[in-house]
Amino acid sequence: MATHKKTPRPTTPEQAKLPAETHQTASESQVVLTTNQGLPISDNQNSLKVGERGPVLLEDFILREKITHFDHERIPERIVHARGSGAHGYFQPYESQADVTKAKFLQDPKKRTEVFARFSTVAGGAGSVDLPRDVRGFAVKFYTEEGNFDLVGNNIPVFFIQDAMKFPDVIHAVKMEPDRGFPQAASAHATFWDFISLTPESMHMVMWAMSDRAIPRSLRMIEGFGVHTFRLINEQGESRFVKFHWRPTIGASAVVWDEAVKISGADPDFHRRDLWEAIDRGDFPEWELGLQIFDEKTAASLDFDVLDPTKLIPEEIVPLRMVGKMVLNRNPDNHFAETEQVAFCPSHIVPGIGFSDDPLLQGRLFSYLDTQLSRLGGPNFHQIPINAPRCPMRNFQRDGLRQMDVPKGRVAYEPNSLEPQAPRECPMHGFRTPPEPVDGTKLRKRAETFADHYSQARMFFRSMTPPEQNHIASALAFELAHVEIKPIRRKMLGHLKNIDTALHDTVAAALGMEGQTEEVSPAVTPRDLPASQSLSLLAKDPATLKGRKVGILLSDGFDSTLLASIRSTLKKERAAIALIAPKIGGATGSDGVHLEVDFALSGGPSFFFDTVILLLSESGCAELLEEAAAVNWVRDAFGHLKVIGHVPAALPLLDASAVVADEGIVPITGRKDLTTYIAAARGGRRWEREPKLRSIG
Ligand code: HDE
Repeated sequence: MATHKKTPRPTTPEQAKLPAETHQTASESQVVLTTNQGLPISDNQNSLKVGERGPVLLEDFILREKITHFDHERIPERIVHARGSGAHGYFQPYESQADVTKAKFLQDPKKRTEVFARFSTVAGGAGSVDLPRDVRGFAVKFYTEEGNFDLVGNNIPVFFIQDAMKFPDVIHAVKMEPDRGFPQAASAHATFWDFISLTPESMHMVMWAMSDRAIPRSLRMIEGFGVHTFRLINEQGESRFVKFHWRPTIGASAVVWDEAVKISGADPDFHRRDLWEAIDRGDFPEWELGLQIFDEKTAASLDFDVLDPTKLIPEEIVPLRMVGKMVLNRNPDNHFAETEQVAFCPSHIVPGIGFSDDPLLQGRLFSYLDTQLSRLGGPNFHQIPINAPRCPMRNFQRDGLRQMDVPKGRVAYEPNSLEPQAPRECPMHGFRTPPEPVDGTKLRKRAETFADHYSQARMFFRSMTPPEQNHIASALAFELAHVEIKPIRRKMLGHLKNIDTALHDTVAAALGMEGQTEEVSPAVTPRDLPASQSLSLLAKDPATLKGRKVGILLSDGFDSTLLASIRSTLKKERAAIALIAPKIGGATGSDGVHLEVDFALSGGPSFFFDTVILLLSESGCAELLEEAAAVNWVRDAFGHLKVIGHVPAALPLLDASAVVADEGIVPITGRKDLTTYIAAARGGRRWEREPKLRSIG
C-alpha cells in the first residue's frame, strides 16, 4: 500500500507562506493586488482549504476566477499568419500627393500618422519558429484622421493563386497534413507540391518563395508589397491604378539556408527578438512607401492583366514614386493585447484609395472581417484599443458580444428627428466608390488574360544574380527531395522546364532525376521578357553595416585598446555589437579590466551575426582550439560566407576551422587595418566563396 509521506507542519502562519523570498506583500505605498472585481487579495499563494493539509473548497472564488481566466487565455490563432511580431510607429509623407489622391495621410509633410505594423510567417502556428522558408506578411494599420487604413501586404509582390476560390486549397496544402499533424511551418512536403504541381498559376510565386526572399535576415530588412492593383482617387474624382511598395531604408537582406536551419534551433524567436532589440536600442526600422501609379491606358498596354495578382509591373515600365517614410519607434506594451488582437482587413480603407476588380482582392474584402468575428469573439473587435480608430467613430450599430461601450440616448436608427445632433451621412467628405461602368454575363470563368503562367516566372529567375539562381535551384531540390511521391517531382520538373531549361537541368541533376521529367504543356507559350534589376536582392545590396550586427569573440587577455577602436568605428557605421566570450561571466582584457559580455560561446553562435571579429590572445586561442563550439563558430562564419576580421593570435583557430584565406578573411593588427575590415564587412557576404563550399542540392 502506498504510504502518504507527511511534510512537517508549519508552526506559524508566516511559515505557511513559503517560499519567503518570492513572497511580496504590498507596503503602504504599493498597489494592491485585486480580483477582476476590484476586491483586495490578502493571500496570492494559497488556496482556501479545510485545514492546512485538507481539501480545497469550491467556495474559493478567488482561485476559481484566477484559474478560469487562465483557462481562457488563448483565443483561436489566425488560420494563416499566426506567428507575428508587431511594433508601433508613424508614417510621414515627403510632400502632398494631392495630384493623385485625397487620402488625408498623404497630404501634409509636417503631419505624422500613427501606425501599427505586424510582420508574420504564413504557414506556421503562433508558437512556430521565425525562420522557416515562407512568405512574410507585412501588414500596416494607419490610424488616419478619416479612419483606419490597413495595407495588408506580403514581402513578395505576387501571390500563389488568381482567385479567392482557391485560397482554402493552397493553405490546406501548405499547412501540416491533416492526418499526421506535420510538418509544422514548412512547405517541403507532398501536399504542398502536389497542389503546386497541379496549379500552373503558382509558378511565378513559387520562384519567389524558393528565393532568398523567403528567408530574410531580419524583419527590418524585408520589402513589402500590397500585391493587388488598387486605386487612387483625387479631389477632382480622377482615378488611377496603384501598386503599393515598402522599401527598407537599410536595404533588404537574407540569410543563407544553412543559417536559417541552425537559427531555427538556436533561437526560434530570432526575428521577433531582432525587431524588439533594434527598437529598444533606438535603431528604429524605417521603410519608404513607394507607389507605382498608372492609368487605364498604361494598364491596357501591358502584356498581362493588372487584375491578375500573379503578375508584377516591372519598375522599368512604371517606376516607383517614393511618397513618405514609416518609422517603427515603439515596442508593444503587451504582445497579446496588441500584436495578437490587432485585426487587419483590406476593406479598412479611406477616402482617396479604392479597390480594383482583382478577384483575389475581392475575396479578401470578405474574408478578413469574417475571420475576426470568430477570432476576436464577435462584431465589436473595433473597440479593442489596438483596433480602435483614433478619429471619432459614431454610428447606430449596437449591442453584440464583447460590447464595451455604453451608447447613450433613445435613438439607434437613422434618419431620426429625435436627436438632431446624432451622426448623419456626409455626401461631401464621405467615402465614395469611384463610378466604374460594369457590364457582363454572370459566369464562373478565369479571364483569358490571366493565362500566361510562365513568362514572369522566367523573368524573375533570369533577373537573379548567379548566387541567387543557385539558391533557387537548391531550395527546389531540397523541397522536392522531401516529396516522397515521385510523379509529383516529375511534374514539377515539367513546370521548371517551362520556366528555364538551365534551372530545370540543375534541379533534375540535383535530384538525380535526369530524363524523368513529365512534360507540362503551357496554356500560353512563355515569352522571354527583359530582366528587371529591382527583383534581385543582391543587385541592389546597399553595402552598409547600418543596422547589422557584429559578433566579437573575446578571450581573456584580448587587446583592450583595439576593442575600444573597433567599438568606436562600428558605432560610426551604426552597426550593433555583441560581445561573446567562452563564458557568460565575461573576459579580462590586456588592461586588466574585466568586461561583461552578451553571450557565452555556446549561446551566441556566429550565425546570429552579419560579420564577426576574433579578438583573442594567444593563450585564449590555444584554449579555444580544444573547444568544438569555437571551431564550429569560426567554421560556420566561413561557411556562411561572412567577413571574418581577426588578430594574428587567432590564426591557429582559423586553421583548425579549415578557413581558407580570401578577401573576406581580414587580419586586424591595429587601428589602420580596421578600414580594410570595415570596407570588406560593408560589402556583406563573400559570394565567390560559396561554390567552393557547397554544391547545389
Ligand atoms: Fe491573407 N488572410 N488572405 N493574404 N493575410 C489573413 O486574416 C485571405 C492574401 C495577409 O498580421 C487572415 O486576420 C484570403 C494575400 C497578411 O494580422 C484571413 C486570401 C496577401 C495577413 C486571410 C488571402 C495576404 C493575412 C487570417 C485570398 C498579401 C496577416 C487572420 C483571397 C497581399 C495580417 C486574419 C496580420 C491574414 C485571408 C490572400 C496577406 C484568413 C481569403 C494576397 C499579411 O482572413
